[in-house]
Amino acid sequence: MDELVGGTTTDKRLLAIAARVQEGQRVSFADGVYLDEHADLLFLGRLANVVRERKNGNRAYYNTNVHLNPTNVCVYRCVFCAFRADLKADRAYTFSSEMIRQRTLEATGSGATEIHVVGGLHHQKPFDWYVDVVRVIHETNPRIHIKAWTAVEINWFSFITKKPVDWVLEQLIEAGLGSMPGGGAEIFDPEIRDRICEHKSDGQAWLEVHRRAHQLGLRTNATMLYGHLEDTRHRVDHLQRLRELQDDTGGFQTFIPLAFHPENTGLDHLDSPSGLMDLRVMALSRVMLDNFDHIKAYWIMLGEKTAQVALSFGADDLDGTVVHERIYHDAGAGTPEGISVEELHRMIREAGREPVERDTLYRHVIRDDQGWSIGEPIETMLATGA
Ligand code: V47
Ligand code: SF4
Repeated sequence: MDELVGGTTTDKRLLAIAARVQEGQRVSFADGVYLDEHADLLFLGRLANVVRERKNGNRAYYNTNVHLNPTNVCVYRCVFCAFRADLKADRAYTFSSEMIRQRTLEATGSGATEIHVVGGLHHQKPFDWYVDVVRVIHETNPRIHIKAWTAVEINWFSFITKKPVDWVLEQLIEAGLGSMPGGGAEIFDPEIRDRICEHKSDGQAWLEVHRRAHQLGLRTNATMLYGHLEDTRHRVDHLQRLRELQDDTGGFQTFIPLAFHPENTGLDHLDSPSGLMDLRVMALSRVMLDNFDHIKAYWIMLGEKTAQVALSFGADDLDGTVVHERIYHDAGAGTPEGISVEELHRMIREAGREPVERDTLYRHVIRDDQGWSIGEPIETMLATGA
C-alpha cells in the first residue's frame, strides 16, 4: 500500500480501508462511517485524491453558465431556505416571458453554454407556465443547454397535473429540457428530512424521479445538503442510496455536496459548517461514490479558497461562472454573484490543476473568434491523454 495515503496512522482498520480503495474496491456503509469518525483530514483527503486523479487526472472542469430562478414564490417552507417568499411578500417576484427571453439573450451574449433553472413552487402557476419557461429559453437560443427543475419540482408538476412523472418529463423534453440539476435531495433519511423540509417529496420519490429521468435518456446531477441537523450516519446513508441508483442506471453525471448557509433561515442559530467539515464531506463523497465520474466543489457556497483546496480533496469540478445565483446569496453567501472565466482559470491553476471547459454533458468546449463549439467527451480525452 502507498505509504503516502497511510501517512502516520497505525489504525489497522483505516489502513485496510485505504488499501481496498487503492485497489479500486468499494467502501461499505460501516467503513464509510468509520472513515468519517476516525480518519484525520489528511488521510481522508489523500485517499480521495487517489480516486480523483484515477478518474480525472490533473484536470479541473468548469462551465460557462447562468442561473435563472424564475420565481421565489413557494408553497413549501423548508426551514433551511432563505430564498422562498409568500405570494404577497414584498420580496416575492415572478419573471415574465420577456424577462426570461432577456436573460437568455444576456446568457447568449456572455458565451454561456448552459442555463441552470430552479425556483420555488408557485401554487398559482399551472404546469404550462413551467413548460413555457423552458420553451422560451429554447426558442430564444436552441443551442444553449437547459438544465432545469429539480426532482421536487417534477413531483410537484405530477401532483398538480395528476399525470405520471414520465409524462411530465416528456413534455419538458419536448419543450427543450436537456438535463436535470441535483437539487432537492437535501438528506434522504426520513427523520432528518421531516425536520428540515417536512412537506417536500421524500427521499424515495426524489430517487424515483431521477430513475425515470435516466430511463428516458436524461442525464442528471445529485446533491446532499450537510451541516444542519444530520450526522455521519445520515450522510453515509445518503451517499449509499445514490450509489445504488447509479449502479442501476448510470445516469448521474456529478455529485455536489452543498454546505448549509444558516443566515436568514429557520436554522440561523446553527453555525455554518467549518472549512474542515467542507473538505471532509467532499473527500468522503469522493471515496464512497466510486461509480460517479465527477464531484463538484460549488465555489459559490464553499467560497473560492475552500473550493481551490477541495480540488485536492476529491473534487474535479468547480461548477461555473454562475451569473445571477440567488439561493445562496439570499442565505448570506459572501461570494461574488458570478465570476469571470479568467478568474476560474486562475483559481484552478493556483490549485495546481489544469482548467478544462466542459459543457453540461461533460464534453470539451472549444472556443475561438467565432464563439464556441463542442469537442470530444471528457472520457475520450482522458483515454487518449489529449
Ligand atoms: O435543493 C437551499 C440548497 C439547493 C440553502 O445540479 C441551500 O449542477 C445551503 O441543487 N444553504 C439548490 N443550501 C441548488 C442546487 C445546485 C447548485 C449548484 C449546482 C447544481 C447542479 C445544483 O440549494 C436546494 C438546497 O439543497 N439550499 N437553501 C441554504 N440556506
Ligand atoms: Fe421552496 Fe425549494 Fe425553498 Fe423548499 S428549498 S422552500 S421547495 S424554494
